[in-house]
Amino acid sequence: MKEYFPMVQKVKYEGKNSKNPFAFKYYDADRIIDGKPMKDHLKFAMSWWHTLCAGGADPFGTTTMDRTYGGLTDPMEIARAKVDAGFEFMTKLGIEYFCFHDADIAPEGATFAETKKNFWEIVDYIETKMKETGIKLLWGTANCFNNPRYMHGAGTSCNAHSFAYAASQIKNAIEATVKLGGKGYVFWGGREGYETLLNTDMALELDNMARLMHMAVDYGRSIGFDGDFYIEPKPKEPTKHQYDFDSATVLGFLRKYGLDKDFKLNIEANHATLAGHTFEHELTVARINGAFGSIDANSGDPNLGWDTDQFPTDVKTAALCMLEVIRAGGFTNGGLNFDAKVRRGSFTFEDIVYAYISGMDTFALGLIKAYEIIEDGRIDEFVKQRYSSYTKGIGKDIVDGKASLESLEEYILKNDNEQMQSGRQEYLETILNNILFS
Ligand code: XUL
Ligand code: CO
Repeated sequence: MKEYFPMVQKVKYEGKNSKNPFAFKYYDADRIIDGKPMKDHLKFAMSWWHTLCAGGADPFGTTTMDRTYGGLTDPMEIARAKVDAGFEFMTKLGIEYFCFHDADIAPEGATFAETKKNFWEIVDYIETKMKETGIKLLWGTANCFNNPRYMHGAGTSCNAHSFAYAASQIKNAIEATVKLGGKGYVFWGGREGYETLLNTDMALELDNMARLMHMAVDYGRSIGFDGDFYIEPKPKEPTKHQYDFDSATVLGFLRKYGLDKDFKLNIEANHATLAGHTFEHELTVARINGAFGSIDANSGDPNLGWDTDQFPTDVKTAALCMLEVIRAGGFTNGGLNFDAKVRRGSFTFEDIVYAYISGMDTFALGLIKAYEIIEDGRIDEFVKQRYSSYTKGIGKDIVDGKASLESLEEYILKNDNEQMQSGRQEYLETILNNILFS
């Protein structure tokens, strides 16, 4: 079989002193941390689209990366070559999961029937590769944003035909997810938003989006999908006002439409940044609402306001993210999908290998540091102490539901002697740095 990544065989853990660019410095897949191997804490997944399809095009220039897999021209041959390359890559890197959009894995045909035929042929081929390698599907999704028919949205389109087309794609993508044993199905609202209220019926659009999601849940459950549906919040890009702005907005939507039992959140790092939040903020909002599901790991650029989908290299962010994952009880159906792409100038296949090694090492170190933060205990203890006034006296009455405005006024009249404590932010930041850099 043709080798697409001949520059590397099995990428192994060699420890932090290794200078081998094709070795992990921190990711030691089988190392047990808190009773579980690192690979099960992290559940790394490869994104089909960025890894096997994206060619580095941007608004100012065409592709820089050859993704013809040795000069192939027939789209179905390219699709099969992508499967071979993808499974070779995941096997060599030790990545146990992948994620896909329908449009990533097979070419669109002249009719929907032809598209469907192409899709199922490649799904079957992927299934044989999964059986051969033991690699699993993390989640599937449908690309309902690229084709011009989705210019006004898919579930939120003003055009019922577009809605119906999206529903047909989603039906097949859910079926494929079930067939391939995926435990997640993602809705990222690519064009589910609007540009101007002058032409938009927001109420109908949101009701329709919920209708589409209910159809997906009903159909998925009817064919045996027992995993999680996810919404992946994102505030802007491509539309100016995305309906799934951030975790809090999405939770409101899910609850309004009675979808909160079936849906969780797939939190993407740079989507959080674009919403004006930190990654860990979005994860915390999901966790405390019982909606933490999965993660799209990447990073943005502090100087740019768009979705750069860079590989994550910031250990501090990774540590704070993994701290939230641990607090949420770890991944169940979800995992850590690298929704990240190499830069336009990093156009060789070798660059993809470096990028994943870097991202995986960043999160492995993040996981190690998250446990060090927990074991060190000073930060958790500080937070516990900070709220200790709610564990006794009037504070306990408040959390026990025994207080009222009258009883609290009565208390204040007798105890008008408040004593405030410092939040000690700088002290805590020093502890964090101390742990991260020791
Ligand atoms: C877009 C994005 C998507 C979703 C899946 O910003 O993150 O790739 O993850 O549709
Ligand atoms: Co994403």
